[in-house]
Amino acid sequence: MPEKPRWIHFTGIGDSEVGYISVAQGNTHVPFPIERVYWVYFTPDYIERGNHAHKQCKQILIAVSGRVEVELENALGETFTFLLDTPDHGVYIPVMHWRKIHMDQNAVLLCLASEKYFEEDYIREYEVFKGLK
Ligand code: T46
Repeated sequence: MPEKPRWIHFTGIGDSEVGYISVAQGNTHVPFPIERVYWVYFTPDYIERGNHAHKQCKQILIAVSGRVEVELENALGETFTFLLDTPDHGVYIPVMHWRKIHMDQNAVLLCLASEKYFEEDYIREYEVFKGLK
């Protein structure tokens, strides 16, 4: 059975008087060593991002600001939807999950990745992804 995507809760240290800090340490709060961090922002509402899967790269996506919808499909055709709208939660995406991402224009999506950027790790054609099951 493929590993399932799941919520990751990041404890908010602090309180409403002073604000909060959340921490993502590789192999502790996150189930892999963090090799790369990137963030996505100023994405118009009508744009659909993603539309690919990764062969080796695992990721955690966190909406540090705003609202992001993440739709996932695994090789068995099972689908999962996560609405990211709070900075103390992220979604863990195992390998081989096709993703579609819709962001509010003002949203900032922080991504923690298990691998360095490597274009050959991407499957960008849906028919190829479906054919690999
Ligand atoms: C993912 C979602 C959530 C780089 O050169 N280095 C990088 O580390 C990344 C992430 C991207 N790029 C280049 C590759 C493309 O020429 O930036 C361009 C846009 O990338 P892409 O079309 O893959 O963007 P998204 O938003 O569809 O996907 C990105 C990540 O690539 C992907 O791994 O899961 O964010």
